[in-house]
Amino acid sequence: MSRRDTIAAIATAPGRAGIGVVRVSGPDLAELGARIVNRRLPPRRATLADFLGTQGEVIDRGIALYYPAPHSYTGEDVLELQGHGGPVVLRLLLRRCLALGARLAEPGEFTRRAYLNDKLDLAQAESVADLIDASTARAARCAMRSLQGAFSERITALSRAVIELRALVEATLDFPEEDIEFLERADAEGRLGGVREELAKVQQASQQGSLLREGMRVVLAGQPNVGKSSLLNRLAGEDLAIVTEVPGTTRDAIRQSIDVKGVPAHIIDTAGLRESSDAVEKLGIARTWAAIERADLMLLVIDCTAGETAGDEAIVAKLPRSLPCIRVMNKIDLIGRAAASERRNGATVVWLSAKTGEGIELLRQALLDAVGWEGEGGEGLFMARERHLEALAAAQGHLERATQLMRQPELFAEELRLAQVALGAITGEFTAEDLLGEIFSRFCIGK
Ligand SMILES: Nc1nc2c(ncn2[C@@H]2O[C@H](COP(=O)(O)OP(=O)(O)OP(=O)(O)O)[C@@H](O)[C@H]2O)c(=O)[nH]1
Ligand SMILES: [Mg+2]
Repeated sequence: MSRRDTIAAIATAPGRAGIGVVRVSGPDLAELGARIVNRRLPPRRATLADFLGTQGEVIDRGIALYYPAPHSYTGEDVLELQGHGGPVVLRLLLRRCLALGARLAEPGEFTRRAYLNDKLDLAQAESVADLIDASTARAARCAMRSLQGAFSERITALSRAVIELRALVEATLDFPEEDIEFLERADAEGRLGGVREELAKVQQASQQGSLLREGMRVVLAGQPNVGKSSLLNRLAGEDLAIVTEVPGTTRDAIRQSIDVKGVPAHIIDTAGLRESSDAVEKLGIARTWAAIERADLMLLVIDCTAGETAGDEAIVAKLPRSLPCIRVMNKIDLIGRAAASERRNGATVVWLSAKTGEGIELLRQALLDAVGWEGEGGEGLFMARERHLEALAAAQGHLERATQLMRQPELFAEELRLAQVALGAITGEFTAEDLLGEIFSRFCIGK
């Protein structure tokens, strides 16, 4: 491992808080620490000390923690200075570290070093960011499991099974006359089937988990005055959007992230869709269509006292074909109908009242069903990223081809090798430098 330079950053969120932490990592911090607190710091022991500036002035009084390598987050020497959580104090402290030879850390650089020093594999490193970004308790639990290595373990076990199979096949390559028979005897086909089955399970758990990570983008659309904003407020449990009896109330798209039984949903309330001559409303309507383009799911809200009209049909006709759409028949309180969720011509229709809240639970369930959420307690899921899903799909593709190439051991072995490479990319066994840059650049500074 090459010797790296020393990096420093404010590790706590900007703003005022009870405490704030400046974190430093590098090859040799005993000296740097001693300069700041004017004494040698004992390893891993909280030490109350004055933090001194360049002229010996006291910047702050706080706790210094020194973690000598390799027993630290990054695997290098790490120094944590816990001071008062004021932006000015922390910046002075950071500047002092820079003056002593550290440079400002890039986003995710501490975790990147942890990865490079084998403290974490790549999937674990990514879950650090996912844990910080988690928007529901379930998402956080899921990220934590990945951080503890649950996802990596499953991937590594799969990879190991592929390697064993590969070794088996490659052993036969030197004896072409006997190879096929040999593989048959060793039940290569059965083993491969087992690996594919396990991979399919991991894929399923990852696809579900990626929903926890990304959340679903849901757009509320429909004609003016049908109750879209009322529905947003009801789902969010607070008065976010203005509701009036005047058609055309909402003009700008209003966004809110909510928690649907543990799955994050990013809801967008939009301007009602109609022909309008009002310049502002027209712009709002254009935004509605733009939001629809990017959505995973649309709720077409309909006023059930009027029923589905030609205007609704016109909206549906303009929707992208692939966009799942739930019809929400709103205002059932006005017609005295009971809340219900039903299937009509392959589409889900939910009868509810945004005003009374009746039927909202049915809508929540319909949202989850529409994005394929299987519930399952969410505990066995992996909070996979797009790149993990792609790698899993690539591995599955290679294993499938391998199945067809059973009688050509060389090609068979090659497909197994490619499957192994795809799996290895998840944990970072085979990973290009630019991918690392891309992954860690999305972290916050100080992590
Ligand atoms: N009785 C009853 N009234 C409702 C219900 N939902 C909404 N309303 C009323 O319908 C009117 C329009 O509601 P909004 O939520 O502003 O409708 P919108 O679809 O956002 O309207 P625009 O923003 O103008 O497109 C308001 O007077 C609401 O109080 C409901 O479930 N029952
Ligand atoms: Mg509205």
